[in-house]
Amino acid sequence: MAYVLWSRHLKFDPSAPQWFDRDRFILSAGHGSMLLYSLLHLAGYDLGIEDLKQFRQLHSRTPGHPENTHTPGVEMATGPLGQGVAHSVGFAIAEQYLSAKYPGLVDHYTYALCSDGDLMEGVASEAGSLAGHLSLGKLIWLYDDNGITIDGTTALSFTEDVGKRFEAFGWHVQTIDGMDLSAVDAAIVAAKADPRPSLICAKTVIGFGSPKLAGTNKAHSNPFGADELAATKAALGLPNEPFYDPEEAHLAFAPAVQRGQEAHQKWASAVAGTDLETLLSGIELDWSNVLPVISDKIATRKSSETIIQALAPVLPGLIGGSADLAESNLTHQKGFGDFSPSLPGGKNINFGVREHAMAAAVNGITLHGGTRGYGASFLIFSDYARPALRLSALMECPSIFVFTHDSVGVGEDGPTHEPVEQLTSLRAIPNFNLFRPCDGNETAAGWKVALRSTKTPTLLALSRQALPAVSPATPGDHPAEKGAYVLSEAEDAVITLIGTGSEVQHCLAAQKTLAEDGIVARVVSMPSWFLFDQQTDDYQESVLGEVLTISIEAGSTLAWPRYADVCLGIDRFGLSAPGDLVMKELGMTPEAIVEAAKALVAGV
Ligand SMILES: Cc1ncc(C[n+]2csc(CCOP(=O)(O)OP(=O)(O)O)c2C)c(N)n1
Ligand SMILES: [Mg+2]
Repeated sequence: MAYVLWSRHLKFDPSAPQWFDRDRFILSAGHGSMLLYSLLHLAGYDLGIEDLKQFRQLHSRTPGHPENTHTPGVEMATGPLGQGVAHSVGFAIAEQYLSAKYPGLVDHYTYALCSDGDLMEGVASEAGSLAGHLSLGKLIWLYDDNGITIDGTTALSFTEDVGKRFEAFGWHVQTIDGMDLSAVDAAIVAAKADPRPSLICAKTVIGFGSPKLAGTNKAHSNPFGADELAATKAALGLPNEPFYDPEEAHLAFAPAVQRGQEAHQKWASAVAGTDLETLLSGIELDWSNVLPVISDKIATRKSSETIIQALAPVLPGLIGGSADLAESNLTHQKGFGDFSPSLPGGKNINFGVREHAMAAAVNGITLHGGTRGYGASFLIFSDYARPALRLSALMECPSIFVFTHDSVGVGEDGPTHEPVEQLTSLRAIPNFNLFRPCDGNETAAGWKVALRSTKTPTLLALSRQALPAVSPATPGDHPAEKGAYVLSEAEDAVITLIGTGSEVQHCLAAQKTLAEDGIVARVVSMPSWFLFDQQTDDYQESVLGEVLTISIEAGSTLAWPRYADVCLGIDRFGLSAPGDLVMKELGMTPEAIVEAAKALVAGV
C-alpha cells in the first residue's frame, strides 16, 4: 500500500520536505516507523542508510516511533494509536479551509495509514464521525486490515464491520486485497475522485514472506532471529544482506520525485506575490493596537471573547471552535461563518461533543501550517483531550486551547464539573504553557503569548465568574508575558502572596487587611509557571522576594511547595452550590490568606 501510494500518487519534494502544497502522509500506526523511514530514504529525503542503521538508538533520527521534531518528512509524532488518524482530520480541515480562501494555490490530499489498533481507539470514531459530517473529501485513510494485534487475532476483541461503521459516518468505503498493487492503485484513484472522506480497508498479511511468523501476532514485535530472517528474505527473493539498499529500489520512486518537484516549481511561481505568500511568511501584529484594554469586571472567558473578535479580522489563519460549548467558552469569531462543506472558508468549527478528536484536529490544523487552530471546552474536560494535549507539547505544536470554567467557581454543576487537579496535572506536561489569567488584560497577554509561540502549545484557563480588572492596562506589553510579576509591591514586606486567576483578587484584599494589622505583604500574580520558569534567576528572585511566601489557587496544592512556604488550595472534590459559596466553603477567601499569613509570620 505504502509503495503504491508513494510511487504513484503522493505529491512531495524530498529536497523541500516542508513545501507547503505537498500531500500530507501520516503513519498513524507509528509502531511501523521503519516503513516510514524506509520510504523517506528511498524517496530521497535527507535520511541516509546510516540513519536507518541507528534505528531506535540514542539521539538518532530514526526513533522508535516517528517524531516530527527528529526526522525530515515526518509530519507528526505517532505511536499512541488513534492519534495519527485523528490529527489527519485537522490537516484535512486546514487544507479545505485554505483551498477555499486561496483557490488554485492550496490543493493537496491528506493520507493516513492506520492499523486495527488505530481503528479500535475511541478517538478514531470521534474523528471519523467529524470528518464524515464535514465531508472532508481529500482525506484518505488506508487501513492495514491484517486481522492481527499484539495479543492475537482481532477475533479476540474486534469483530464489528469497520467498513459499515465508516459508511454510517458518511465515508466512501472500499474493501480490497491490500497485497495486490493494482487493486491498491485503483482504490486510491477512486478514493481521490469521491467527494467524501475515504476509507480503504486493505486485507493484508502481517510479516508477509516469513514462513513461520506471517499472519501471526508474533510478527508484530518478536525479533525474527537469524534463521527466520534468512528464510523470509529467501522467500521474498532478497539477498541475505543486512540493510540491502539497491539502486533500483530508489529508482522506483524517481518518477514520483520528478512529478513532485515539477509541481513544487509550478506552485512556487504561482504563489509569488499572493496573499497566501504573505500569510505563510508570518503575520506579526501591532499588538498594542490590536489588543483591547479591558477595564470592566467581567469573566476572563468574556474578555477572551472580546479579544477573539479583535483578532478574527487580522488573522486569516486563525480557525477553531468549541466542543459544543461555544455559548459558554465564548470562542465564536462573530461574522466569520461556520466551517462546512457549503462554507469551507468559515472560520468557526463546530467540533461537536468530541473533545479528544477536537484537540487532535486542532493540532493537525496547527501542524498543517498557514492555519493556527484553537479548541475549547470546560477545563474539567481537558482530561478527555489529554492524549492530544500531551502530543501537542511533544510535537512542539503551538496549538491554542481555551478551557473555561476553570475552578470550583463553576458552582451549581457540582464536583463532576469542577476542575481540582487539572491545573497541576497539566503543568506537569513538559513544554506545555498553562496560562491562568486574573483579569481581562492578563487574558490579552495570554492570547498574545499563545499566538506568538512557535514551539509550545498554550492552554488558557479562564473563569466562568466575573473578575475585577486589577492588572496593568498595557496591551501588547504586559508583565504577565513573563509568567509572573509583582502586581503590588510593598516596601519592607515580610511576606509574598502569590495567586493565580480568580484568587489574585483575594491576595490584594488580604494585603490590605494585613497592612491594617501591621503585616506588610506584597502580591505576585503568576498566570504561567511555564513562562516564569524561563526567566532569569535574578528576575525570578526579584518576583518571589526573599521573604516568606503563601500561594493560593483554587486547585490541587500538590506542586505549589515549589514556590510557596504555605499553599492554600483545594485537595478534595468540589461541591454543588452557587460558585461564590463553594469558593468560600473551600477556603478560597481573603480571610483564609490573612489567617495563614498571620500564622506564618508568627512562626506558628
Ligand atoms: C493508545 C495505545 N495503546 C496501546 C499501544 C500499544 N500497542 C502498540 S501496537 C498495538 C496493537 C498492534 O496491532 P495493530 O494496531 O493492528 O498493528 P499491527 O501489529 O497489525 O501493525 C498496541 C496495543 C499503543 N501504541 N497506543
Ligand atoms: Mg493489525
